[in-house]
Amino acid sequence: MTPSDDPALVRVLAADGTFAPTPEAERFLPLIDALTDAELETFYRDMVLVRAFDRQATNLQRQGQLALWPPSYGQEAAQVGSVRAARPQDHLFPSYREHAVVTIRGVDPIDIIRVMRGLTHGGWDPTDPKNGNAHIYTLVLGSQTLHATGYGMGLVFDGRCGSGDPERDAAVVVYYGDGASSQGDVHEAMVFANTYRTPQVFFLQNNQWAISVPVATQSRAPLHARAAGYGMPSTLVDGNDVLASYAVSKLALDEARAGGGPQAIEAMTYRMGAHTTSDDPTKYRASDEEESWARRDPIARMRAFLEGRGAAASFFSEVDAAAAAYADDVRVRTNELGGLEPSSMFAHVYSEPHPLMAQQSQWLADYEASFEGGAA
Ligand SMILES: Cc1ncc(C[n+]2csc(CCOP(=O)(O)OP(=O)(O)O)c2C)c(N)n1
Ligand SMILES: [Mg+2]
Repeated sequence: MTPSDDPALVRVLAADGTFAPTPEAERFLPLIDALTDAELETFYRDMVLVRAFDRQATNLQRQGQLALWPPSYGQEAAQVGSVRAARPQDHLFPSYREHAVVTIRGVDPIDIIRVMRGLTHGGWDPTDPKNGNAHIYTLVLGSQTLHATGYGMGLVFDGRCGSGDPERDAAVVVYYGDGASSQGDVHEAMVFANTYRTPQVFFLQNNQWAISVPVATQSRAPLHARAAGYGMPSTLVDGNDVLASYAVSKLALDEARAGGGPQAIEAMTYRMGAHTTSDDPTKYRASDEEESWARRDPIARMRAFLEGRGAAASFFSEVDAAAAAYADDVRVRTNELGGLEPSSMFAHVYSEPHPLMAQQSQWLADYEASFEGGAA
């Protein structure tokens, strides 16, 4: 069975942008009917902007400005729909390619660039209000699911869910991948989340690949089916349909905030780019697979939907211009970033002074001094 013929699938927009809800989507339609034209246009704009940023960052890596870049190309709808469903007081725990998620919450894209340039081990301060409770990127697969569950347990202990106050009750969303779903941390996080009934959404972006390992190798069963074993409901959604992603996330988050406990969402999507700029996907996947997913492009789908509703051509050209300006601004600011003093590499290895670090730091200083005044 392919994702598109699974009867459990929630999808609202067909790949050509026509409004064609699946039977499982019916119960979500009131949430979609409630969206204004401005909100629908915002979803589209969000996706176009993050794609422009992502392409710019990929190019910057190729130009030697970044050490690495993990592209979000193709996963825009899954990310935009879910993050637009969150309320300001919710907390979001990304993995490492959730560029739409964190920037929509307010993180400056240059702060992601700084991580991938090797200038910082953190990137941004999740407690700074301007970052919208977007937590930092986590490259250790699955560890963020434990962080999120821990945060969710804190919300339970503090009475910050199920109190009936919609402004105070909060939820957490954690993003992870199909490969990470095999990591022990994810299972521990799900056990604790269900035991403590954390207000939490486990948002799995199944982009079909874990570097070169296809999802079929990760699991004999559909990944969303695992949720039942922990005692939580789950929803399978077309992750290339921003409306469906929004609606399933909104309902799950509203229920979690209201005290309904954790839920799982599996968003079927596709990593249209490389795993990272260190990867060459032509070595392990076929071009016909890539082409079949290109026909389900999330941005083209939403554009066709908006055009069908009569959106003006000027709207699309304005969004394109805004995206180009957004990406240009990132490029200009990246080129101004500079680097780090090499000696700073010793500063954050241990919290206390350490004799080995002192010795290595001295070695580097002596080595650099040996070039001063001309080589012997
Ligand atoms: C604990 C751990 N094991 C292995 C790795 C190496 N690694 C980095 S990304 C990756 C694949 C992740 O695939 P998936 O969870 O599907 O996320 P995607 O990259 O597809 O978004 C692996 C194995 C790691 N970063 N952390
Ligand atoms: Mg994956």
